[in-house]
Amino acid sequence: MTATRTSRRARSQETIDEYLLSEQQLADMYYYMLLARRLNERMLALNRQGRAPFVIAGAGQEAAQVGAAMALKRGTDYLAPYYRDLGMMLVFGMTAREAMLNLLAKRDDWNSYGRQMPSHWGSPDRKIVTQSSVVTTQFVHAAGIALAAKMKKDPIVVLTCCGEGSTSRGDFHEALNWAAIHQLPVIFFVQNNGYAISERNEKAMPVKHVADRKRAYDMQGAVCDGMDGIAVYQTVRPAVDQARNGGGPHLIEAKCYRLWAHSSDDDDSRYRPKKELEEWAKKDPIKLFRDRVESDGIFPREELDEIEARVEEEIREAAQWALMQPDPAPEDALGFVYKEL
Ligand SMILES: Cc1ncc(C[n+]2csc(CCOP(=O)(O)OP(=O)(O)O)c2C)c(N)n1
Ligand SMILES: [Mg+2]
Repeated sequence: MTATRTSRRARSQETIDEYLLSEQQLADMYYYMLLARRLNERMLALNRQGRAPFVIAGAGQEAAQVGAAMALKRGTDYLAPYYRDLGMMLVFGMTAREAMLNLLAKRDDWNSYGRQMPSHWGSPDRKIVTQSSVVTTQFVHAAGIALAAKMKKDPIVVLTCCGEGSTSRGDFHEALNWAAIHQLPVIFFVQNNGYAISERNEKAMPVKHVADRKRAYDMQGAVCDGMDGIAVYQTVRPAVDQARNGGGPHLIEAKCYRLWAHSSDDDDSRYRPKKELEEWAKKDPIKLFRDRVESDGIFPREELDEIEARVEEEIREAAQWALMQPDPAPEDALGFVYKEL
């Protein structure tokens, strides 16, 4: 896929072909991917300093997450993400400060006000569905929201995510089955990062691609290069448009790679060949994106450098600020757990 240059005058306008990204959208894509990566780096540093309990990062999956989230209508469509989806959360409006509040379980973290582990996202205001630690439950919730939307003739789309390992759970199959029977406006977006903790996906699936599982449900689907944000956007966006217009659900698999260990508690050197990691690191989605837009002449180098400087400053400020924010008060322990009557 090629990125396409639009004139500076047309920057804020939609491109003529709706699936080509404007210069502004490309700049946004780079900003969100880089913000996600640098935030995860700072979070891991805070964890190693003993200031943050747990980090589960999306390094290597930023292109998949940002490309897919940008295909949705923010403020209208629903997102039912999984724990690695920091990139999606940023596209849906979470700031660097707010991401740090979540990491540090601070009083004002709107994801759970410090009740959940970090990276268990959720915000009714932003149409982000609260997730469970039990993997793939969000697929069933997504199908339910899409069913309600269809019954109410509400033209929204729900995008839900999980990893490839999670597609072997019953919830995945129940959700796809139900969505296909009722032709629901839902995109099942699977980020295949090669591993489920230490388990390679060949040991978990009889089929080569997660997207092959669409056949059992007579569903539309595709495999895309999850290291290429533009390719992801150009795969997900038409599916979103079709789903919105009554075209039914889609199963989309983004082939990416988990560049870091499963979490801050995992030692991946015990099961991952170093050579494999080195090969995939050459395809780092952020580096690939920068090389490509630079060589296509879409942005002058200084503009990319400006985005990088902005991201660095935002994260430095956000971490400093969040560390000084109040923790939840002990007497509020049961708040936000039960509905207030
Ligand atoms: C039902 C259930 N079983 C096991 C776990 C523990 N667990 C958390 S993440 C994970 C791996 C999931 O792998 P994958 O779906 O490929 O996502 P990834 O972490 O690779 O992004 C497991 C087994 C869980 N949370 N829920
Ligand atoms: Mg995985």
